[in-house]
Amino acid sequence: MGSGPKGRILKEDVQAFVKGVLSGARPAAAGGLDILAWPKVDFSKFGSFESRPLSRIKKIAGANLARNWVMIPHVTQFDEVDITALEQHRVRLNQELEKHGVKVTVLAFLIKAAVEALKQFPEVNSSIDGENLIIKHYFHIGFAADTPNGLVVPVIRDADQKSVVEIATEAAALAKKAREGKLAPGEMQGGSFSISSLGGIGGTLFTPIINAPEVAILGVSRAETKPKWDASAFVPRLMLPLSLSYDHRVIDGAAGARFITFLGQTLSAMGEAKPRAESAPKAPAPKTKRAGVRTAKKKAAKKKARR
Ligand code: CAO
Repeated sequence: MGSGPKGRILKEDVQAFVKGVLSGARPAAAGGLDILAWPKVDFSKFGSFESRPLSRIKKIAGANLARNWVMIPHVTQFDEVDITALEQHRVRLNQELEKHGVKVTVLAFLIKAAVEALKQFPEVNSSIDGENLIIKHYFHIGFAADTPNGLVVPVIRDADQKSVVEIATEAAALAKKAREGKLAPGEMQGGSFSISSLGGIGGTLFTPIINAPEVAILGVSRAETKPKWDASAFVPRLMLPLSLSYDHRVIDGAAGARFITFLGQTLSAMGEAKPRAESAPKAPAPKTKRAGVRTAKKKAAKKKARR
């Protein structure tokens, strides 16, 4: 519709349209998003204010988030996971680890559970490339880190080959580097799935934005003790709220629900597993009875050989 009489398109309309396309405010292709120009407001009319420049990180992250929000058809699936046993296991583990200066938060267990779920549902560990789906055989998990300058997403590489303690140690080191603004570009690249944990801060559920070219992201909120019905009585259980945003071009609703259910069950079951010796940082192996027997046998064999 033009601005001339009876909606006729005038020369000025064409000029304004071309200017809009060139400035990026209007898409050139037919069928694109016909988005209104950003509102221009004289804020001084309404009160006093100050103008602060956006940080470099905010500008880069903002442009990426805006593209991902408009180009990816997001669906967010919510769930709540019983982590009562996992929390007891985590507290015990942290007591053992205190002397090593390592602290495990629920994030490390979530990364491990996500890897198991990604192995089970490979399409969630993928990217769209034109008409093909690239299914990755590696498990590099990014986690959103809040820094004074804005959001960054460091990546834990080959998380499938690392223990919970190794992941916790690496995540803490990367988060520290992120807050100090010392992350190298390579430490934020190559992720195949992301986790955004706001659990340490608060809030219930939220809808995280997918980190393209990944196809899904897991949001984690604050765990809360809730009364749960166990078929005969209400019992207090620690419940962790999860939100999975997925790209509906790649992941169907049923697959999204199956993925988050599997992930939750895996996470819950981690509290039931006995702490594995391999998950602790490398320390001298404790002397066990079996080890003692083996050493005694070896000594006897050496003595025999010398004779
Ligand atoms: N429920 C309850 N408590 C939780 C929790 C949860 N889901 N997750 C963490 N906590 C607790 C931790 O156990 C810890 O408690 P204690 O100090 O009592 O031991 C406390 O909260 C602080 O944890 P943390 O946030 O320092 O550690 P983390 O491993 O959970 O998270 C990191 C690390 C880097 C992810 C986090 O510091 C951070 O930056 N989060 C923000 C991410 C973000 O901005 N996301 C939004 C992206 S989209 O805009």
